[in-house]
This record gives sequence, structure tokens and C-alpha cells, in this order.
Amino acid sequence: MKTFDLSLYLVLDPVLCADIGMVETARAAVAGGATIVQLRDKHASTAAMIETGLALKQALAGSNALLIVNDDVEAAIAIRADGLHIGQEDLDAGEARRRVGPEMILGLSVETEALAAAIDANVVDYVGVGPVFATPTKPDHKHPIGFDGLARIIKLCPVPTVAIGGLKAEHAADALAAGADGLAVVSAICGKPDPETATVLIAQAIKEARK
Ligand code: TZP
Ligand code: MG
Repeated sequence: MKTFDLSLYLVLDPVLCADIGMVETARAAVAGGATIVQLRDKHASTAAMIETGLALKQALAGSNALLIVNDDVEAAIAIRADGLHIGQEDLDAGEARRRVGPEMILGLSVETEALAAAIDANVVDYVGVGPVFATPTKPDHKHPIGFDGLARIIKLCPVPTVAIGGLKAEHAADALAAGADGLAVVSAICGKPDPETATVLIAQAIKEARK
């Protein structure tokens, strides 16, 4: 069994993080309680992903936070990232698993009940479910599912789940009540004037919701 904590999952965005950069944003977020950091840069080359990924790995060293790479299998392997996250339009989960080997955490985005029902728990370690709300952060996102849709999809997931899409600290209780193991956020942390404090507030809301 792999152990990982999905509680507060930061997905980096290079544009939103432009002021202080993705590495400093990740450092601040981890200091504030982020448990996972995902490097997501849709337009970066594999070489650039590797460069940023290695810098992130260094920034996270000594913390308990894990580093997950979005989409780029080659970069995830080169960086020796803790995990790879793929979407439905990326390579097939079985193929991703074969390429990264049995040890690396593999995450998959799921937007519907049908996709949730098709998850192979021997291949996929966790699922990102959303978008809960429409969000400008991902202009091509699928139809928002709301907390009701989130709960319906999570019921069918055989692996731990993290909710994503328009989530802020105030949504922690609803996301956890729907069954999510954690919240994944981009704009609630990236580009905030004080990303560490923004993270602390979300972490506190999650802790409060678990009481
Ligand atoms: N996948 C589904 S929604 C989303 C991703 C990557 C973006 C979420 O961004 P934000 O700013 O937390 O709404
Ligand atoms: Mg993808």
C-alpha cells in the first residue's frame, strides 16, 4: 500500500505564479500545510518540466510533501517524482502504469460516474474529481459537477479522491462531506499575495471540517 496524504493538493500554474514563480509558491504552500504539489505546465517542453521539477524537488526536500508531475511521463521519470497525474485525454492509465513502474503514484482525472466506474484500483492510486465549479483556471474544463455530482462520482471510486475546480477554504466542509479525501486548488494559492497564509487558511478549514 502506498501512503500519501491528499488533504491539501496544490496544482501549480505558471501564469498565476508568475510574480514569485512556481518554486517559491510551492515552498510557501508547503510551509503553510500543502501535502502534495503538482507541477502542471501545459506549454512547457519536457526539458523545461525536468528543470522546474528538479528545482521543486529540492525545494520540497526535508518536508513531507510529495511532488507529482502532470502529463509528462518522461519528465516524471527523469525527476524521480513521487507521482504522475494524467487526464482522460492523455495516455491510457494502463500504459502510464507500465511506463512509470509499480512504485510511482499514479493519479487520474475523472469527470463522470462512468469514468469512475471504469477505474482499475490495481493501476490508479488516486483520482482527481471535478470540476466542482466552473473555473477560469482551466478554460477547457468539463461540465461542473457540483457537490452532488462530486458525491455521486466519489461513491463509485475504488481509490482515494481529491476534489478540484473553483475550491476555496469555505468549500472544505462540503468537499469532505461529499467523500473527498482532500481539496486540490490552483488559484486559491497561486498568485495570492501571501500564498503561505492562504494555504494555512485552507488547511485549517480542512482540519475543522474533519472534527
Ligand atoms: N482540473 C479541473 S479544474 C482545474 C483543473 C486543473 C483547475 C482548478 O483551478 P482552480 O483555480 O482551483 O479553480
Ligand atoms: Mg493532462
